[in-house]
Amino acid sequence: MKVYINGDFVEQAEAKVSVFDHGFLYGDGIFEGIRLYDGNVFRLDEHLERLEYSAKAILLNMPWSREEIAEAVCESCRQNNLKDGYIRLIVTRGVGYLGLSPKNCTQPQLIIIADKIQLYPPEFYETGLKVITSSTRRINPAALPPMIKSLNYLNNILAKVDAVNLGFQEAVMLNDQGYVAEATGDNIFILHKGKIYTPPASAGALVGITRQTVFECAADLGIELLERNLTRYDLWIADECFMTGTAAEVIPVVEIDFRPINGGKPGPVTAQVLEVFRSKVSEQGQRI
Ligand code: PXG
Repeated sequence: MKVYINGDFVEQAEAKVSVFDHGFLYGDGIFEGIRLYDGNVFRLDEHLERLEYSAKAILLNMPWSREEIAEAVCESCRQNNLKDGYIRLIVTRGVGYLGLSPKNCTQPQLIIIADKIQLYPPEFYETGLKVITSSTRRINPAALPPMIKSLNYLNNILAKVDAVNLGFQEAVMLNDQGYVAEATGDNIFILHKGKIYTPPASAGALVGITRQTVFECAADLGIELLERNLTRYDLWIADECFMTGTAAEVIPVVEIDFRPINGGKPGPVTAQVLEVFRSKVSEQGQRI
């Protein structure tokens, strides 16, 4: 596999960054996870826009244009003969000195890994996920806005570890007010009395590209979709629940905190959303 590092394609074994890169030292950087479906990069422009917003929010001046990054993404897929896969785009603050201040980091690093990904085994798309609310709260937006897709994922990792150690596949994270924010690497939706609900970004949810696509899927299906603060109770009594993310796509949730959802089976509306989502990913995207 060839990895893109600052304009060069290097073999995986040679794909290295300095230990003085502040991305490594402090998690000072941002990333995107993008999907390639049948030779088409899904929602590339939206991903690159979010990357630009993340960069702006952390005062990281990216010296590359959106077109240059888009071309590097496509070339990464071509170099690796990839038709379906996952593209991990990382921008670090770059090499500096010890010490938090990024002022000595003059050269941000752009790294692109184009590879395969499987977040959940295929059977979970048939049987659904069992999830639990984590005691680890989602980071307060006043501390670090969760809209920034930063290299600081420890908050989410701690929640994921809690869930996995307890024998669950995924954790639901609440914000510090006790409202549902999102899962550790996915957004969350519920169906209640024929309407779909998802937490707003202000509740601590990343503005997921898949989440945005699900808004379109719901509109196509004629189902009302509302952004609303949700409590654990709202999840427990939901008619259906599903999670969304670039890697997970749309995945049903069949149990939350030991309460079965839809009798412990993936729901029909979730299946419809997934079907429309799959038609969108196969019809849309930028040819590499
Ligand atoms: N919330 C969080 C905290 C995420 O990290 C999402 C929601 C869903 O957003 P998208 O734009 O993907 O619909 C994410 C996405 C990885 C990886 O490399 C991480 C994500 C997606 C794909 C791969 O670990 N996070």
